[in-house]
Amino acid sequence: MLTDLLPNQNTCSHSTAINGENPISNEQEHFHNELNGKVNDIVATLPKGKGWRGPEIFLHKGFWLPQTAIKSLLMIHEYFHPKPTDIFLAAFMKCGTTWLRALMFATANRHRYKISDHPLHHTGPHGVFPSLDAQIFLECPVSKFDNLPSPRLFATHFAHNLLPTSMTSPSSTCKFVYVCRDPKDALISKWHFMSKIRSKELPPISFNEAYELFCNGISEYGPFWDHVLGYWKASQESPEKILFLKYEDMKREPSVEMKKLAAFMGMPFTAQEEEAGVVEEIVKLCSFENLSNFAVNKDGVQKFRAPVVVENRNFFRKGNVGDWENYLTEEMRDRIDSITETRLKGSGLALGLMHKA
Ligand code: PAP
Repeated sequence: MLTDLLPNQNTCSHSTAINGENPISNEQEHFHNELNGKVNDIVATLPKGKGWRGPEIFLHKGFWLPQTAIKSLLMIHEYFHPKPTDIFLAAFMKCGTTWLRALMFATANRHRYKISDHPLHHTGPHGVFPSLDAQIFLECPVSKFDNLPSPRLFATHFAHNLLPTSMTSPSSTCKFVYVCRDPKDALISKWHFMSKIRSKELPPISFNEAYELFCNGISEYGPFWDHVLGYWKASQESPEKILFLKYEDMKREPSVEMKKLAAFMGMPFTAQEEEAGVVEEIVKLCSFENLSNFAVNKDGVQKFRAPVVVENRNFFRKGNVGDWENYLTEEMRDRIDSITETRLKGSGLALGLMHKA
């Protein structure tokens, strides 16, 4: 097994001064001081909103971001060099990144690893598939991610129009897989997740408050609808560059969506593979029930931008479609659905309006 190629082993999991575990070098200190100065200057000019994890988020070029995410974005713009074969997994928070990470990694590496002894068992979806937003920040000064196997796979929560054109321009050959979800389920999932990782120094955010903030678009990486529309429009303009998936379709027909995904990634399943049940094997390996029971996903942690350390178990809650029914009144549901309908009108995209069918 080529574990030497896994991100955890080469670029992505060592401790750094950022997370407070290693002494910081002068070079690193200088690098971060300079960047922090730039970020402070940017943030000083931006409108502020209430953060779900930390105290504040800032409206930067139309999207609400914590200060540390603005720093990551700056680093991506200045230091990240996409390769033509890179594939990015993009999503608003809590729309299915963990699941897609596992599916995409297992698909891309299906000739390398046996299902019975797969790196996902030991390393988990986050260990095998780095978050560009977090890793660019953790690697000091900045990793070139040169040791990652091709195609390099990176996840991002940043909106399409915030990313550098070297990644998003239709003339660049790197690809995006975007996964979206009924905003009502994204809201419920995000409120649970953010409540768990919310700074203990801050009072909790009640569900009603989170609901109001979400409807008003004030939510890390959001507004939700602008995030989705940015990738949707880009996928309509360049379908060969952006594959637009829905969590609900993945749940309903995982094998159908998987075949689309593999073909888009340039690694279609062969007739022999389909006959041998490879698609179903990957779907099973990456199922909620399977992944959430791996020890690494029960006991492991992810280090994001300091001071954020997230227990892997928090990436697995219920994994269902329609859990919003347990939280939203009819009135609340109708308000979100009506925002969705209004915002997506004329785009050709429909999301989360199933109860009206
Ligand atoms: P992130 O934004 O922090 O990366 P992300 O993985 O996108 O989170 O979303 C988490 C949601 O996906 C959770 O949904 P829930 O709160 O409604 O339950 C999580 O349970 C769900 N999830 C994680 N893994 C899987 C999987 N293998 N299959 C289906 N859903 C999954």
